[in-house]
Amino acid sequence: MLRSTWLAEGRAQVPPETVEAGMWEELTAEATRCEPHAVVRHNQRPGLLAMRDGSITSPQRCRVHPGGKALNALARSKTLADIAGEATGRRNLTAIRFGLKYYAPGDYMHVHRDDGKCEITLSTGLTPGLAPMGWLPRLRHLSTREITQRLADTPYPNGELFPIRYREFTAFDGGRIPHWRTPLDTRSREVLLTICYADLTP
Ligand SMILES: O=C(O)CCC(=O)C(=O)O
Ligand SMILES: [Fe+2]
Repeated sequence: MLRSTWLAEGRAQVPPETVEAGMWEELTAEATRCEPHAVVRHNQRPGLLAMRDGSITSPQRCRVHPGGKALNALARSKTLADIAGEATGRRNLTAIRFGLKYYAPGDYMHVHRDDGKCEITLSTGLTPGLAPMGWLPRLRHLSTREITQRLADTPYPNGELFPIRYREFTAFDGGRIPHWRTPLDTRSREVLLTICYADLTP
């Protein structure tokens, strides 16, 4: 099931029982403790920039923190890596990038692609009010060059939406499918947790 929706749609829902209730509590408490130490990420360079790692970066504003013990334990857990492996059909996935993103009202993220090594990206809300993310799943197989040319002038393209759920991971092909977040229009801050897995086997 995970595998077929991954192939067909470029995303998959991680079964909610994969992460225990106690872990969500720990992650939420950790996110609150880390928040005062989060750093502002405000890239204002306009347009799309194709990076050496295969990612496409673009303007965004939020605050970020790499997390602590709980997030590290989760990112290294075999259960989550196995699910990522089942969806992608790769056996040995390693979490190469993970962290917390704090979105305040007005924070945003223009269309981009994650690190090219990322086989799969997992995202969840640690707060219940995250708006859906925009994406263009039909552009999954275009090259970096084609994407930068096509989307250079559209920070928020006319695409589709998919939910980032509260305390439930959604897996998506963030290294290939262009995605974005329009400016947060709630009054409260929201917290996102994201983990990217790469296949580092020879
Ligand atoms: O804000 C989100 O929902 C996803 C974050 C994201 O795409 C990223 O950090 O690369
Ligand atoms: Fe992303």
